[in-house]
Amino acid sequence: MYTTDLRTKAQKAADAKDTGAKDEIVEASENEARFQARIDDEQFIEPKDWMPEPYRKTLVRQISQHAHSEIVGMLPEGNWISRAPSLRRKLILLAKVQDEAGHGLYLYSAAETLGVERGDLLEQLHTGKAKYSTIFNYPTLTWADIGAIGWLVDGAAVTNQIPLCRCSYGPYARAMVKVCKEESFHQRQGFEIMTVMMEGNAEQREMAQDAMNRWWWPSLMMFGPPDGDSPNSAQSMAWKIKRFSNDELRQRFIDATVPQAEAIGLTMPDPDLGFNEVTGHYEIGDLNWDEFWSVVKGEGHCNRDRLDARVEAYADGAWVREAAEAYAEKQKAKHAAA
Ligand code: BYC
Repeated sequence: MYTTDLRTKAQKAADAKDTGAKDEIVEASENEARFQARIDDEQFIEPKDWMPEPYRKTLVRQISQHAHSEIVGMLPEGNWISRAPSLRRKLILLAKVQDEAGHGLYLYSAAETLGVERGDLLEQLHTGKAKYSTIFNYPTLTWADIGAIGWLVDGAAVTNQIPLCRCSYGPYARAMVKVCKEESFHQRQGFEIMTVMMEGNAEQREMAQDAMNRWWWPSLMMFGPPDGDSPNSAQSMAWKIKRFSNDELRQRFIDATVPQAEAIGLTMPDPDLGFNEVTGHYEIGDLNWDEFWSVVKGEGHCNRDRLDARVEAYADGAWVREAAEAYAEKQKAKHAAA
């Protein structure tokens, strides 16, 4: 056969490989451009859609941390179920803690749509590799803490999570709709506990104020580090996983909560707090970010206890997982036989 191509066989193979690699790069950048265009157009990204690997990893990181926070978050309140001051309070608290378990389950399911195994995520939690919200490493010392958690912690959570209902990843956004409805109910029940305590005797008012003093600052830290120290925010906002920055959401929470505290007679535990007439926002004193990072690192009051409790609960639940697997196998065999 006549040819003008004078390259050797090896050269031809190397050139073809080169062209193949270039084609792959072009295809990846086209995929990426199409993906970003869909995000910019406010479309949801669904599990089977093409997505860049860093987007998938960011979602697995955030959704799994969120799931861990929900189930670790059951512990400080669960501690008070048997000590709630009345049957009505016990029922409400029991239902609230069960809601948090449900949130954890939706979130682990949402993470699994990204191709990770729930068992692996739990392993990361149990071995201390995974993060969960710093707030749950503080102790619940009195019944008023249950009011403060509902009002402040669930209040901060719902402020952060309402924009997540519009997050670009469909399964996470849809899970957040139900979670937010329940969290806003939790916030109101917490505020009602605080209101009742502030209408009580001097000792009850003191307990409520003490809980406010201890939970206010850690609740503000739930929103994450200041924008300048938040390495993930810029990219997460470009992907519309986050819609607002950490500081924007923190400010929104402060502006909503200070008037609520004042309405029931609580004193804000911040001598530098003031209302800026020009901006229309409250300004607060300095947050202790050293404390925040030390709790993130596992050095908070309750980090060790929380992890031990989760590991123990997981081990205690082994028989339930085994029974569920045995049942699933039986069902599979039954269907195969049919
Ligand atoms: N605690 O770049 P940044 C609930 C980490 S539970 C620990 O700003 P990002 C409830 C952060 O992970 C609701 N770590 O990160 C349950 C990152 O480290 P890595 C919990 C924190 O992701 C029971 C590093 O600091 N809510 O409602 O852009 C009872 C730098 O931060 C924290 C959620 O999980 C923290 N507070 O923004 C009652 C909401 N803050 O991962 C109530 C979903 C930051 O790079 N999550 N870090 O190693 C989010 O919205 C975002 O992940 C955050 C942080 C705003 C929290």
